[in-house]
Amino acid sequence: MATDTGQFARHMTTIERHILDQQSAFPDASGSLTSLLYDIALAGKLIASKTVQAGLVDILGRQGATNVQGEDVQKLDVYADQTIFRLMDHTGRLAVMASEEHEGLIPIPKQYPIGNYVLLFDPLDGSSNIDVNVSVGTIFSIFRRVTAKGPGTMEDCLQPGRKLVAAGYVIYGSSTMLVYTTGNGVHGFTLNRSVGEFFLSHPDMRMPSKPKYYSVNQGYERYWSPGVLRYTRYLQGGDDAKSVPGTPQPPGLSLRYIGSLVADFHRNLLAGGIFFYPADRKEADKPHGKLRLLYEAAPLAFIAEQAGGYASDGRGNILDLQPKELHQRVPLFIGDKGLVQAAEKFVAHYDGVK
Ligand code: AHM
Ligand code: MG
Repeated sequence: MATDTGQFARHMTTIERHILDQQSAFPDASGSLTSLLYDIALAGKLIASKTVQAGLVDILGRQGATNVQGEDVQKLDVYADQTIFRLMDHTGRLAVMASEEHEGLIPIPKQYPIGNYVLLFDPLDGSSNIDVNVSVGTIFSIFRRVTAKGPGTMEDCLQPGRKLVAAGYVIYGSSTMLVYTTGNGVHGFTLNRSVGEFFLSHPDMRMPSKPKYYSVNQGYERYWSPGVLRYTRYLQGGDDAKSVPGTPQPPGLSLRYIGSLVADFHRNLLAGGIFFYPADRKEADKPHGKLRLLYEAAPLAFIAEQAGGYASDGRGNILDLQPKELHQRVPLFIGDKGLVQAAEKFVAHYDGVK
């Protein structure tokens, strides 16, 4: 019987094997980053096993309650946050952590060794969607520490996306997928629940050359700048491009918006398109958009760039932004490179350059 050994090998590549193969390109690597990525995959499996029970909340009980097994019930985002922390705090790979769920840094407990990497994470992005059975995700960023020794500091966390050594996300959808990059392409793995292992399903992911979708919360358009409004008309196929020099023909896209960043980004990565969450001009609490630079924008920008796409705050590359604080928010335009560059042109043309 003839077998396609190439295809067989691809389908049987576990995430552990893949991460180890990537490491072999760096003979001096200590293996610490490899192990860290594998720990994240394990966290993804644990969180996935809980997300599938989300609809049982009324049976199992809500946060603060005790379930039928007599266990304390946690909200899923709290569970995700604590799972990541508890898998990572004692391994000696990290100098410090930070999470979207915590106001300050998360230090490594004193009794454990300090490592060379910094982990920032959004444990359960889009968690307001859990109750309505919509996909959510975990996003992670890994930097090398910049301070020489001792516990990691704010300086270690406040690094521009350009310095990321790895980033990725786990999406808890109709299947669970882990997508990551270490700067050598973007690779996607699908969880085989029956054996509890991630297998390489999407090697070398690239943004499709022809975008199909634009994704934005159009309900907020009354708060947008003229540039963002005109840009949206352009995406819909309007003729606003004529007034903005250097902008290609209007693409005429369909709208798709889930309201769960990982799911919106993932769909556009596979099907082609742009996601944007612009600044709200009139909402005092969102003058810089809603999404967080360190936990959401920068890691996805790294993935987008590695897949042939681009991410901007409307004025320049997200990866070049120097964070000033842990929870800094930023306008985000991410996806198809040509469409994101067109957004920058509209913003510069109608809203003026800062
Ligand atoms: P969260 O981190 O509190 O879950 O908020 C982030 C989420 C993103 O997943 C999503 O893109 C965005 O908020 C949706 O916001 P809105 O409901 O304003 O459209
Ligand atoms: Mg979030």
